[in-house]
Amino acid sequence: MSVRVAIIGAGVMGGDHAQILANDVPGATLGVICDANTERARSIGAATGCANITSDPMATIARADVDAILIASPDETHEALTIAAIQAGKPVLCEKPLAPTADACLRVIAAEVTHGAQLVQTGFMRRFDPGYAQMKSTQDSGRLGPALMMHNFHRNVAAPDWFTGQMAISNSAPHEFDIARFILGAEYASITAFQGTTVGAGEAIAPVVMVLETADGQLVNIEVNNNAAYGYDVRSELVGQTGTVDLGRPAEVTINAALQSASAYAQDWRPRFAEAYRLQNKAWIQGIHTGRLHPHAADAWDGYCATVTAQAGVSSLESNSRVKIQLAEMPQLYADRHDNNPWEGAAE
Ligand code: ISE
Repeated sequence: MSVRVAIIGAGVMGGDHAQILANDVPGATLGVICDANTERARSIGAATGCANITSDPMATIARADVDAILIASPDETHEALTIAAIQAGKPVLCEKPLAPTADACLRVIAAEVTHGAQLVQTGFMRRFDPGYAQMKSTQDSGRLGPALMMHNFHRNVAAPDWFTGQMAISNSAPHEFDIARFILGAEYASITAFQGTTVGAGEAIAPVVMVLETADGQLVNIEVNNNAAYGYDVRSELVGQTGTVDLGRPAEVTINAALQSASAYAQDWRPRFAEAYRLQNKAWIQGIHTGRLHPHAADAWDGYCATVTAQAGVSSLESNSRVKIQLAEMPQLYADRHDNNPWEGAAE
């Protein structure tokens, strides 16, 4: 039986998710595309063979011919739509962030706890990137000894002129907050954020650097440069007591010509993480078929942790001080999945 998915939000990410679901995910059917802009939804529908186009998200969630909801609408709509899907008993894949504030994430969690079973996956696709997955398995193998540090770089070509240093922390860095926490298997204790005063090539915002400490005493540093100009570039190195592991670049070629050796950078995150999105969406559908979230998937609790970290990071930047990261008590619903090392033994 195929899972009939409705996509809410037909922007850039909704369009990519529609292509993936229509072409690359066995066991799923793209049933409905919903967007306030029906023209935009219709053009994605035409490209993916989906004829049901609507602009009413709540009616979409309630439809009897829809089994699962993929939310790719603006961030501030995530909370209400995710809660509506939970109340309808339908699995949700919600693009990051789960919600823009920690309190809003906790309301989503409260709805899931009331429902009594996990329905929510948060779209932290990097967990499915083959490079990061290998970093994780190398770390888990014990080959590098206990992890000491993780260095991270996140560079975009150019940020829109409304982007701010705060957004580098709340919009870009949550990917690093989540993946470092996932790979280290540790919770954060504090964050300190700095912003340079020399602006990048786009002249919009200066780079931001964050240093996080985990409860186990590890250090995680993150550079976010949203105006790096040369390409979309994500780098990471995990440092253990007896070795390190570097995130490689995805499969690519090097062209040697005219006395030069060159390889290309992606323009943005979508080509760089295309495989991660594909594997994430497959895992989501697989989880619906098996009745359990995929072991690698970020759940609502992980979405909450990333938002708490982002909020603390923004407050560190604003107060020019180190800010403690404090999580609410984890509801029992999530405890099993988080205590039992959920990624162990997981299929790729
Ligand atoms: C954007 O919102 C994303 O989610 C991308 O994955 C990230 O690379 C970019 O920096 C963010 O602004």
